[in-house]
Amino acid sequence: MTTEQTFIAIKPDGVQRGLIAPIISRFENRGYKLVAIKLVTPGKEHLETHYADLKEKPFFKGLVEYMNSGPICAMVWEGRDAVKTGRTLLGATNPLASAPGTIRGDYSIDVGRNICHGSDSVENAKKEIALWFKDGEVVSWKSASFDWVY
Ligand code: RTP
Repeated sequence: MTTEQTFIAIKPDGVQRGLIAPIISRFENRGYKLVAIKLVTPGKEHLETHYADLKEKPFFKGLVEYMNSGPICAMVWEGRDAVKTGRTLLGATNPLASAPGTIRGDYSIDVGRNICHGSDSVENAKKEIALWFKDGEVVSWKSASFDWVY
């Protein structure tokens, strides 16, 4: 288990439904540290790059349209095992398979409106953070609570 950074995005449906604060709370309450956050409408090309590995999937066009339908809250969270545990906090991709207590399991029903995104590996987290954030937008800071969380 290592200290990692992961890219977490609240998708347009999560922003429109007023779920930014509850989602941030889940990561803060668990003990993770927010090191970058912004509200963005990055455009179709950027979203196609983000989901490039899914470009052959039948749902790709609809996915990009959905992600392009409103502002996205882009964040970077830091802490021990942040990538894997971040995915656990989000729940399964299909909300119907997500356990209650996870973000998707508590707030969503449809796979095409599943509220949030989280990096699926440390390598992809690095790529996604570099795609969504410019140099200087990810802040290095010491959280006093870390002495109590760890
Ligand atoms: P994400 O990248 O958004 O965190 O999702 P994921 O890794 O859990 O799942 P992935 O397979 O990468 O799919 C990306 C997003 O595509 C949408 N999707 N729609 N209609 C469908 O069958 C379908 N399957 C996936 C979801 O919004 C999913 O999060």
